[in-house]
Amino acid sequence: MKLVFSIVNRDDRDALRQALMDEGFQATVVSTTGGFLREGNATFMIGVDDDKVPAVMRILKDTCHTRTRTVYPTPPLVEMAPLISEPIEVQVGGAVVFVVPVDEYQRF
Ligand code: 2BA
Repeated sequence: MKLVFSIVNRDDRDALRQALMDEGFQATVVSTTGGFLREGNATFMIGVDDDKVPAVMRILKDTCHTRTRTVYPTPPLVEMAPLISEPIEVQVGGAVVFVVPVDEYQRF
């Protein structure tokens, strides 16, 4: 068994939740915040048998979209502000995925 952690854009959260349910996958959804952009995102925890991991990956790829965000870098010191001239663009997502082995799964 594996636990698939997937961090997705909050705008894809409801569609992903529905797509997983439609194909019979259970998920726990946690509201999280990206460390870089400090914006809200959503983290899905999906427990699945090993042979179902590709199906989960396919749903993630089909449902979660890449977005471009413009970031205005904050200088570490106020006096450095004139040195920071241009905003930068970063690509976010579609999904950041970690697949973790599960030693044991019990439901009581
Ligand atoms: P954030 O940390 O808010 O990062 C948003 C996007 O900003 C990232 O998109 C990446 O393109 C960019 N970025 C992150 N750190 C950067 C840096 N030091 N310099 C320049 N650009 C940077 P994604 O890679 O698609 O990540 C989306 C979200 O997934 C992240 O939001 C974070 O919440 C999570 N994530 C990504 N990699 C992770 C990791 N190795 N461990 C834990 N969470 C991760």
